[in-house]
Amino acid sequence: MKSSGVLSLAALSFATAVKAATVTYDWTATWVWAAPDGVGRPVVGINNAWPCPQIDATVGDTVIINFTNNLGNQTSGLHFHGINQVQTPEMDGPSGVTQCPVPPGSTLQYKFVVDVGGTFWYHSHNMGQYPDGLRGVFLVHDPNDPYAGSYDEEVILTVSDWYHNESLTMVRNMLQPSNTRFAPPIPDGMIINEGAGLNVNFTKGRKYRFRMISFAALASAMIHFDSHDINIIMNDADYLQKEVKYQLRIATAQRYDFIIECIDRDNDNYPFLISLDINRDWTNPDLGPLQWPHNYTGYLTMDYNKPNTKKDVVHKWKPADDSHFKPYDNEAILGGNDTNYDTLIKMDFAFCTDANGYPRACFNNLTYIDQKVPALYSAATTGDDNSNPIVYGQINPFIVNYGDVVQIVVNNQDAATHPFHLHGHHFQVLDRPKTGTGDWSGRDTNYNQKPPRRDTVTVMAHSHAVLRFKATNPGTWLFHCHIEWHVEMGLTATIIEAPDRLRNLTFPQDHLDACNKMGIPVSGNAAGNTQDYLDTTGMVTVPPTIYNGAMYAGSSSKKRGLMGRLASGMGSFFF
Ligand SMILES: *[C@@H]1O[C@H](CO)[C@@H](O)[C@H](O)[C@H]1NC(C)=O
Ligand SMILES: *[C@@H]1O[C@H](CO)[C@@H](O)[C@H](O)[C@H]1NC(C)=O
Ligand SMILES: *[C@@H]1O[C@H](CO)[C@@H](O)[C@H](O)[C@H]1NC(C)=O
Ligand SMILES: *[C@@H]1O[C@H](CO)[C@@H](O)[C@H](O)[C@H]1NC(C)=O
Ligand SMILES: *[C@@H]1O[C@H](CO)[C@@H](O)[C@H](O)[C@H]1NC(C)=O
Ligand SMILES: *[C@@H]1O[C@H](CO)[C@@H](O)[C@H](O)[C@H]1NC(C)=O
Ligand SMILES: *[C@@H]1O[C@H](CO)[C@@H](O)[C@H](O)[C@H]1NC(C)=O
Ligand SMILES: *[C@@H]1O[C@H](CO)[C@@H](O)[C@H](O)[C@H]1NC(C)=O
Ligand SMILES: [Cu+2]
Repeated sequence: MKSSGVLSLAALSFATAVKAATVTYDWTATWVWAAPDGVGRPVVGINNAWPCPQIDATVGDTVIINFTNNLGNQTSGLHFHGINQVQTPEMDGPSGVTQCPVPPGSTLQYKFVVDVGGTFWYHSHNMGQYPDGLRGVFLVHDPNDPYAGSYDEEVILTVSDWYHNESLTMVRNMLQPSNTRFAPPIPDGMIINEGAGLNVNFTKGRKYRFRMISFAALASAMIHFDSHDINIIMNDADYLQKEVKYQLRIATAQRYDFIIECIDRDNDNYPFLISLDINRDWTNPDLGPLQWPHNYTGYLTMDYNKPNTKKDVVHKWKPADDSHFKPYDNEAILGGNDTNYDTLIKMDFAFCTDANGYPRACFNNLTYIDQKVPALYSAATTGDDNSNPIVYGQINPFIVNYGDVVQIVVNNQDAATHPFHLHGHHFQVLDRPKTGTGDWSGRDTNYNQKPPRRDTVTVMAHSHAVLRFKATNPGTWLFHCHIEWHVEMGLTATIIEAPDRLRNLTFPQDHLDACNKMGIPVSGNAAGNTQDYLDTTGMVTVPPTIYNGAMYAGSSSKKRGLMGRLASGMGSFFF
């Protein structure tokens, strides 16, 4: 619900010269019963409705979301995927990183400026909660859109895998020593536009800008349009030089904006096909037909008197290679050449087993473990020691200095593809070689000199990716696989960016109140030690064996207080 006291969006849309406005939303998270694929289940909605509402803003606007958690039995929070949060690192949203989980009955406000236009989304970044439904479309309209004259209408297309069980149950089943194959929950199906589907009213001579968003927890999706080219103009809210392609693969959390043109050839209704990609690696030539168990056919309907019966047939999925897309602005490789960068962060990803024999995912043999104090709160309160990774505990912290050109190398040592996402930046993709290439050689050669930028990149199986960004956005930014089940297995690292500029950061009172209500300390090192920041006593070094996800045990947890957290990790409470 948009408040009445602010400039309306209708007024904004033609006001390209008008100065920035404020758009305000008053949201309460509540449980809602929904059946997007015909099977009813409880989902996390907003203001007693699901699907969750769309955020609409214009470049330069301030977005305010008053967020109240009325779930009763779970904590919550919001993250705004792809928004860089320049100068507002405390508004990024991941629990245990830039804020505490918002307990039931609490309200906190998110307030930030949207500095670039494009297609974004928001979702809970709290303990595996977004696959239960707390996610939505976030559009930042751009008065200077270089493709403004190239389309007549906009079409929103969200795709997601879907589960009939609740996230908590599924993650509990996954995090068992018996799961020696590290198997994630497998989706029961796929939903398009949160169950509403998509049938486009297709009119001769008109051009349609699709804004395609993946809300998925695990599976990617393939898309192909019968008899129509896909004119790609943007990925992850970064403009591209137009690419004409026929198939796209959208990984978890990615976005593609593309134009489909209704040409004057006939008056047919054209099908398009979306296939859920639950394969470990779709480039494997041995995939049988059963590897595409969930398909959706939508229509570009030119004549409503004709039945929509045609099917779009795809014999082999061969999606466009997004690592070779060209950035619209032709921005050169950061550093100017292959070898010139300041900081190298190399992360070897493999599944691993913790001290108790539980399945985890590791970077450089270490799994991410929630600590007592959120990383940004530690960064703000540990003085000069905040540039020492020791103070943050086992959250895979990497310190980078202000202004550095940072090169991230991810070696994917697993036999599946994984989509990696960085908060706070859109990185350049210098290299993303094919499956089976193996680890990065250590030689900086043959990089793309005009690399595409995005915020989520698929890294191929037994292969690697080389990424760069410039560290001009002080904050504590997560780098993680966007498969939510892998986040819960610990496949996350934390970039501690420009710690010298975080030393005097302050937090809004409502954010601090959420921590206080949760019994979570807001200063000191990862263990909450405010005397000796380098004393690691009390830091969590083994993940809790009991997984409680976003579950909130209410007043009983308050009595247990710190003891509960010491034993089980932040945000997880014993009853
Ligand atoms: C959001 O919260 C702020 C601060 O409490 C308040 O001033 C404002 O009126 C609220 N907006 C809406 C739409 O509720
Ligand atoms: C969902 O729950 C049912 C019943 O407990 C179980 O059989 C099924 O395997 C679960 N599905 C997933 C994906 O965990
Ligand atoms: C489709 O578009 C045409 C032309 O704009 C319009 O006349 C018609 O009512 C629309 N049909 C639907 C179902 O929206
Ligand atoms: C889904 O579509 C793909 C690609 O056309 C096909 O190979 C697969 O058999 C289809 N799956 C089902 C269940 O029909
Ligand atoms: C890369 O750029 C740096 C800084 O401009 C320069 O010192 C270096 O020689 C260049 N290296 C190559 C291989 O061109
Ligand atoms: C991870 O552990 C394995 C086995 O203990 C060892 O061989 C490997 O060198 C370690 N890798 C790193 C990056 O520490
Ligand atoms: C932080 O505040 C202290 C005390 O006000 C001041 O001495 C210091 O220069 C500030 N540091 C930064 C990085 O702004
Ligand atoms: C919370 O309440 C919802 C709605 O009643 C229920 O479906 C869900 O299982 C509960 N979750 C937990 C963790 O207690
Ligand atoms: Cu993953």
